[in-house]
Amino acid sequence: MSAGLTFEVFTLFPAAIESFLAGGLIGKALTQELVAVHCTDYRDFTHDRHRTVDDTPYGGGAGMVIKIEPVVAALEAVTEERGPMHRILVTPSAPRFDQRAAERLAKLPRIGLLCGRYEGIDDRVRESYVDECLSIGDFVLNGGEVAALTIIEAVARLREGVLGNPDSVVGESFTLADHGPWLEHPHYTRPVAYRGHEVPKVLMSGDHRAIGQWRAEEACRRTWALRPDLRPRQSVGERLACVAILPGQAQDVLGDLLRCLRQKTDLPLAVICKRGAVEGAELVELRARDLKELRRRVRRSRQQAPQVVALVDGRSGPGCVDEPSLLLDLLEIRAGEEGGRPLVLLVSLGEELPQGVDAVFAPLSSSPLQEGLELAQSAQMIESSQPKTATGVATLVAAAIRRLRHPQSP
Ligand code: 6GU
Repeated sequence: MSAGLTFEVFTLFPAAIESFLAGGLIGKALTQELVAVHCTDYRDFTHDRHRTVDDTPYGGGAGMVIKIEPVVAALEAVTEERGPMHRILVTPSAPRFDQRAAERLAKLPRIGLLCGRYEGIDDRVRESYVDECLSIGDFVLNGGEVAALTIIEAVARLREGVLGNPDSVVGESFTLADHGPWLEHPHYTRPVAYRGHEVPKVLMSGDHRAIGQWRAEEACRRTWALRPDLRPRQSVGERLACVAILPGQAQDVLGDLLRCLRQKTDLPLAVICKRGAVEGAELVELRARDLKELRRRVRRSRQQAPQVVALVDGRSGPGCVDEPSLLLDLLEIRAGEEGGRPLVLLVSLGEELPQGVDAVFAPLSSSPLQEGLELAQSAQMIESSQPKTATGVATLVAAAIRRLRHPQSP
């Protein structure tokens, strides 16, 4: 019986590949013939007494380059013997291999992985004999073998039957959910308390809805906190949704702020506000206690007005939204959905800068804490200056929106 997925690894160190793969679940999958891995040594395709695979680089410089002849001869011999394959050159000078790539490759029947050593393989191999190039990260290894093993393991475990429990793949870090890759929620097992370190209580509640909700929130919180680069960051489209988080008292200046914003941007503005009338704004009375409700209201108002500025009571009072990152996530517009992601502007700094805020604007009246500002600066804020007036805030907001819409312009 032929395996569902075959890797052909081209390397100077076949033993390193084979010995690693013999263990663990991949080893088991090899035995069960769910996956096959063949290794081919470039050296077997040399014709001189010393079995020479490398030579000095044209143009000079340090190091050696793997010659094109043994590489192409190996590729052709394997293709002849076992059939064509999707050819991948593993090299640090390439697009990054990630879970999305793993999912794509897991659909193929035969994958060739070409490993280099030394300074790499004669570039004519990349130019004319492979289908794509992949790197496993922004660092340099001595050769492509560890990278090839990384790719084999990440791809093979996605194939049916390779993992003992197929549910293990669901909900993992980087598995593509609706709106992108997320880090995984935390896991705990017995004992419930270890040297005073306790397991979150909700996990013992038996309330599966609450547990699911908690896990989703933790996954989202972690992603925002630890990997801001994974935040969905498609460019802000013409239909921009903009979320500003204002403290209760700042609502006094909303009217001014909106008037100024109208003069400075072409955004049709709608306002989602916890309470209180804001002159000149389309107002949605909102109790922010229920974030799902908030999301629905934002979505609905997005359909009516192309752009939405949601002004949400940020900090104080009942029903306040004290987790802007969560709020943002819950408001998240799915990747590809028209309009891009909402822009979160924090118009007041509390003691702590919330994750997931794109722009910070200091409060109009009270002065922000110094640490807050420092945080804002270190978190690649678009803006962290302290405008004194509504016009000042509006100018900053308008500039931030412009920059997000046209990231290329200065
Ligand atoms: Cl694919 N090869 C080597 N030699 N170094 C790397 C790599 C590959 N990916 C990251 N570093």
